Amino acid sequence: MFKTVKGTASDIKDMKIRGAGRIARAGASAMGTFAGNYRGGSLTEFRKDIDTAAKILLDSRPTAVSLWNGVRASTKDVGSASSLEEATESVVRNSAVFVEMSSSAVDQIAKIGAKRVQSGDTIMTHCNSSAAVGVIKEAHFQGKDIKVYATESRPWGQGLLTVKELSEAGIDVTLIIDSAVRSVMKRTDKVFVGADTVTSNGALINKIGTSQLALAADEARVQFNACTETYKFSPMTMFGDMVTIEERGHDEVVDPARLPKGVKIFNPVFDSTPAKYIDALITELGILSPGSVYDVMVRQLGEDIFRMRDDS
Ligand code: RI2
Repeated sequence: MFKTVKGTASDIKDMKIRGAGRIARAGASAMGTFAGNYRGGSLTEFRKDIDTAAKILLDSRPTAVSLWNGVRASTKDVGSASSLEEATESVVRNSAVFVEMSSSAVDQIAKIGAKRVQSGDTIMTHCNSSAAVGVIKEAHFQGKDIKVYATESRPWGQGLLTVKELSEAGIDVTLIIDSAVRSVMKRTDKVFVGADTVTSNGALINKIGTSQLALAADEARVQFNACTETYKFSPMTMFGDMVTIEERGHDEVVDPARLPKGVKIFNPVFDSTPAKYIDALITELGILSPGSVYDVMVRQLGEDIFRMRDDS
């Protein structure tokens, strides 16, 4: 029964499926497939089984709230369903709606963000964010003359995906190592990065090293933009929950056999950038200040959000 869900969770954990938006869409799709294929007995059994499926997916990567929001959006009507058929159909429908909304949000961010790019700009980006890369590609497609510095983004090296995508689009892109960020920032006009999670006080949780780009941008008076769909805003952080910073395998950093016995490895793969270092959140709703995250979440989730406070 949980084969598809476990397969998707494994692909997300192993980063075969990666990127906060993609893992959210994969999670929602897996929930829709689970419900569409459900041949269980009763509504009560389905509610228990769909919760099990959700937990399997949510345990795969703890930091990106997008996965939690994608799974939650898919199952939001199960509790109020009055029959098994109504419950399963609601998951199939809601997961498809989330996937469509999430994909169109990336396109909307590209259109809005590209307006903040001027011809002649030199841009820096970090990791491989479909939202940030979308802004850069849209600016290029609009005929703006831009150059891009993409960081390698160790240890996983997502920057290699970014330079491949941008060069294939015909964009002038240069790969730099992560420790070159502050030096190269001197010749940079704007930074565009993605987001895994945005907390209720406007902090950006993104690939490790993002906060260093923000610090260097602040020092160099370079505009720092986070490109993020609003379903990456985290309601749980409103009520004090901390975002879990995922730590991944030591062998992603270096072959442990190359290290003297007793040397430890610490591999956190996300970091937090305080709101004060962020000039703009580029979202599908428009250009937001980090200070507006709370209001956007309350407006989007309504009274539901305060039920989360009572559940958390
Ligand atoms: P999009 C990625 O994490 C990066 O941190 C990236 O900035 C973020 O997800 C958002 O990506 P990982 O999956 O949703 O590479 O913009 O660990 O594609």
